[in-house]
Amino acid sequence: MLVEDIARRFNVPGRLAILRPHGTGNVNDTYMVVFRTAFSEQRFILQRIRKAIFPEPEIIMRNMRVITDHCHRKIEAGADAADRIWQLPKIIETLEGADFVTDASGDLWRAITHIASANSYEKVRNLEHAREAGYVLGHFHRMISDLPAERLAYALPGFHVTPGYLAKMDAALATADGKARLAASPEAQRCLRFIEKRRAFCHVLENASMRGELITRPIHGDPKVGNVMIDDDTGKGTCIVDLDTVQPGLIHYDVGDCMRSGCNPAGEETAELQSVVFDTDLFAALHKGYLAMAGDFLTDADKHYLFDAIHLIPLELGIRFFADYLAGDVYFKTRYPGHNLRRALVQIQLTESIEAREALIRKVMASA
Ligand code: GN1
Ligand code: MG
Repeated sequence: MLVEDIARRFNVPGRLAILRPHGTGNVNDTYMVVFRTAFSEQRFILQRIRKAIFPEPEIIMRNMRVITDHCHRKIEAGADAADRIWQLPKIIETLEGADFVTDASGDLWRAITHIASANSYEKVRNLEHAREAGYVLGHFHRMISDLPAERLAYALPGFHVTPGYLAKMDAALATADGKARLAASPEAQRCLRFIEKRRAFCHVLENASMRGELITRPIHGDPKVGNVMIDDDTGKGTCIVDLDTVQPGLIHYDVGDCMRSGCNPAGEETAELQSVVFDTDLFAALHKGYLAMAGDFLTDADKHYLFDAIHLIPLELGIRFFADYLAGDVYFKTRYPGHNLRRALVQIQLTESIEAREALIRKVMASA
């Protein structure tokens, strides 16, 4: 089925005028679509969810329905008292009233509203941007803090369970192709040595969760700075997008992910490894923004594990990219050979920078 034909299955007035690839997702395919009538137009986002990544893509849409209905109610209820107009994309139904279309290959397609007059940026631009990224994530956590985790199903089993990614890396290393890729690259060997030294640390959050110190709650799953929409006019955050990974988890995964992306001004796609640092000024701004919204529902144990989360999530993403490199780039989309290895090296450099700044990061957290 042509993408255009899929776009026409959704309940949007007018005729299809424009359909073009949109954004920089590493996993799904995203298109911007414009439908026009004689007097107006409607823009929306069309996305293909890859069955290769999400074993049961329907679960994503059930979760998305639960989360968006819940948040839209909250946003409406708090609108008069809010310091800005908060938004969240809404599911656009098909002409038959369903939440998605399934194509012949089993991939799922969904349409969501476009958040207009706002943009997202892959790299953090300044202190205000970092603060807003934290504020938007905190607001999202606040909105979903009273939603029972049982209302959401696991769309991606094992997502952010770091020891599981170590197991994937080990499995890739046990194959002939994985061994050959490792042997061929000194950089890959350096990656592996770095990860090996931190193998025990990879269990820190899962152990705390198993001991009952950390609670499983609804989380976003992918709150990188590139998923935070910033109002073109005011520079304030308006919403968080990309709700595919919303499911039960530890909020630490989210905080760590927001920090690893929002405090690295070089961005995760940079080719200049030496420019990758965890900037503690950006961190202070992001942390402040997050706590302004989320501070009052974090427990002492939550706070106790925040540094570990900031340290772990970039390492975990490094392991994920590295394991995918060894496995032959089957998960993350790549644009050139060695792309996933390059991405892994960036996250490893970032992890090293966090380790070097541990005392300073802890000091900022203690004084907040
Ligand atoms: C993937 O596709 P995208 O860019 O939204 C990945 C995230 C990673 C991110 C790194 C489902 O997100 O976990 O943090 O790449 N999403 C999934 O850029 O694996
Ligand atoms: Mg995503």
